[in-house]
Amino acid sequence: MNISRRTMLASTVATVGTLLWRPSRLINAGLLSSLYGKVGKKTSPLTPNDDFYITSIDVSPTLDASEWTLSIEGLVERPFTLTYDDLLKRPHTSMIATLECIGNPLGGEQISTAKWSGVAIHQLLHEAGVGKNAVDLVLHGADGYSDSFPLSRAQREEVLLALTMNGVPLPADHGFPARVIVPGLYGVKNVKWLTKLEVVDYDYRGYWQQDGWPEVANIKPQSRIDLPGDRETVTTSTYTIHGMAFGGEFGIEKVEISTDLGMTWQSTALATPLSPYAWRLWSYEWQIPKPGEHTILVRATNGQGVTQGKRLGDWHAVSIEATFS
Ligand SMILES: Nc1nc2c(c(=O)[nH]1)N[C@H]1C(S)=C(S)[C@@H](COP(=O)(O)O)O[C@H]1N2
Ligand SMILES: [Mo]
Repeated sequence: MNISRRTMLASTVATVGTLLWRPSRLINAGLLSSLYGKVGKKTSPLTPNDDFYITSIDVSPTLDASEWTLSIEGLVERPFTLTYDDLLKRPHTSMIATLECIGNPLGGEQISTAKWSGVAIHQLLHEAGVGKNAVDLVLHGADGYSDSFPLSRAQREEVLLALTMNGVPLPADHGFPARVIVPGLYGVKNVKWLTKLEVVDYDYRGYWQQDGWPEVANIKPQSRIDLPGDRETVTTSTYTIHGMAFGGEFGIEKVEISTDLGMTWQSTALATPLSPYAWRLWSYEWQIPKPGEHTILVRATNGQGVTQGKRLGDWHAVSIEATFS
């Protein structure tokens, strides 16, 4: 590498550093403090309910299970209504799945994983008898929120009307008494405090789509560095980097890190995910070449071979100061 290239790289490091430390895609100021100079912490494979992220348009409604009902209506031959007891008596299935907010910033915390159990939605649709011209299944929440996904998606085996989360009834903030869990689609489609499942013959616009968010909410491959935390000091010349990657229904096939701003990438060691719909933890034994400041980037590739991003700014970055001698 000649002198001019070195100088250029040095100024790139400075500029990129500034940009990366001031993420531009933040949705509120509270997130800034959580990403800037974040303290490192390993992701646990399952998120305890108390630590699970919450995104709601309003305060959580408190619903009384003994009065609550869920109706299946719209373009169906046999509309019906279920009570909480009816749902408890039905066969249940369970599944571990990661939920992520569509507005989760790079390296953000609006992503968590739980074991969900409840009733398969395709069974309810089968009993109701879906009409020929059905397009979307619309999910209505008691807080006035609604969203939809294509009926073909709703008929997939894994789409769940969840009643429990990590073995206990859904906490109020997470949708008690019942919510939808649809692996592979962003959290926005996983409607909480369900009151009505409605089959319609048109492309329904949900709460956030009316506000400009995309109608299709398929999860894109993404990844996060958990350890070291941003701006941490590392005092040893070897260091195990830890992180998380998520690829929705396609899973994660590869996670790579770069310590030279994306010129070269190294494959990390991948842990076995808890389910095909859960995030994947990874680690990397880093030999730090010299003391001083270093930036680590991470990128993930999903099971379909789609790699996250093309340039700086598409990848979560963490900068550290290495002080060993
Ligand atoms: N009824 C209702 N369902 C909802 C929402 C809401 O505000 N109301 N928010 C959605 C969004 S944007 C996300 S990311 C997930 C978050 O689920 P959680 O709060 O259990 O993490 O719920 C979705 N379901
Ligand atoms: Mo969200």
